[in-house]
Amino acid sequence: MALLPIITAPDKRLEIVSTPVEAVTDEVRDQLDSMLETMYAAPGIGLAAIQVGIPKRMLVIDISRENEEKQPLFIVNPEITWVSDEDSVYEEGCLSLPEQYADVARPKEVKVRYLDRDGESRELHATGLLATCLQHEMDHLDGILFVDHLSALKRNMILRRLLKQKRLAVAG
Ligand code: K1U
Ligand code: ZN
Repeated sequence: MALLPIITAPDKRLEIVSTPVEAVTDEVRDQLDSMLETMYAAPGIGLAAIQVGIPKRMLVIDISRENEEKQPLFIVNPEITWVSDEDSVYEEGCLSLPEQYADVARPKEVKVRYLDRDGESRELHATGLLATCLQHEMDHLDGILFVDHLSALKRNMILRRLLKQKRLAVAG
């Protein structure tokens, strides 16, 4: 397993629509394990494959707290099968948009069908932070960032800050 560099915005790779995983092979399991390790090290509560440059429809999540037992989820080829009518608002962050946060409204509950780390089909009814995080990570699979849910004014303000951060980092 290896720690993988996380791509930060602005970067065209974050706009890629990822392709389905054909089979959950040992190579895919290795990639998922490295993604989980990278997510824990960041630290974060979710990570989509494209954030580490792998354009495949897979993601990892663990919303357990520091003092709790780890509860990693390995999610391959997820499909939303149901969303609640009610929305909830959460102040989201993103490892690809460092130090940027904004309120995003999304369906409060979702049901998602996916393949697990063994390639078995599963369905999950997610509520609360898990529902928010799942939708945020699934957006990454379609090249969508949380700022794409904001007004153009707020989105451009955040993207300008990120561009400035990158320019300063390059300048040293
Ligand atoms: O980059 C990502 O997609 C991961 C992102 C997930 C997320 C956070 C909040 C709402 C929706 C989705 C993060 O993990 S940002 C970091 C973060 O939230 C966190 C970090 C340490 C402890 C607790 C949370
Ligand atoms: Zn993100």
